[in-house]
Amino acid sequence: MPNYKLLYFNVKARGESIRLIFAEAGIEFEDKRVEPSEWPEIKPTTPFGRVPVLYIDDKPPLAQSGAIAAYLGREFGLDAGSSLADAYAHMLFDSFDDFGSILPYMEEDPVKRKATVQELLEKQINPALDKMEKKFKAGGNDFLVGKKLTYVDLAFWNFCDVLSDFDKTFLTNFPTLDALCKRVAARPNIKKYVENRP
Ligand SMILES: N[C@@H](CCC(=O)N[C@@H](CS)C(=O)NCC(=O)O)C(=O)O
Repeated sequence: MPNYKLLYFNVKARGESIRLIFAEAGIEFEDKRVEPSEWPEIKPTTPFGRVPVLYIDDKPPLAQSGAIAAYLGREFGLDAGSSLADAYAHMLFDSFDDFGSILPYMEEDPVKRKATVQELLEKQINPALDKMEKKFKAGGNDFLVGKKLTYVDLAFWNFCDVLSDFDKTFLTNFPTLDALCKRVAARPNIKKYVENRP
């Protein structure tokens, strides 16, 4: 097994999906959580000036959360099993990333924050979740891309976890997706990781 080092900030967001993949697979990695004060010095050492970045032994660093997640998913048997199914997994991963990246993390005014989240939910996130809910329910699978857990189920759980910090009730209209989130959260390695995470 290679030595893995993950560079990310001490927040949930993007890098957390990668940490969840390691946790589910039970694979050790160095979890380097960059402090804001360290970032100006570290940033120019990364391939594109952004994190997450995964260092795998002495190979060139691997940036972009989707590329890292797809790679680790494949390495740890958390892929979807075919090129097309993996492409759907990657599609969903990037879409959760798109939605995750528009949340108002920096808005400190609670009224404005709530209003922004409501608008994002109504105009962008809920319509997408509604389609996913219907498709997922009709497909009758246990997980987003088939019958087995893949890295994108972990990314979905992370997305829901982050979004629930803004709105606790957004999943109530999507019972099948809500059940999926609960199934992921109940997995022993995920439960243990979440209970102990910084
Ligand atoms: N598309 C990239 C986006 C990476 C990204 O924007 N990372 C943010 C943190 S979530 C970052 O590094 N921000 C610090 C900066 O841009 O200086 C990915 O999915 O990894």
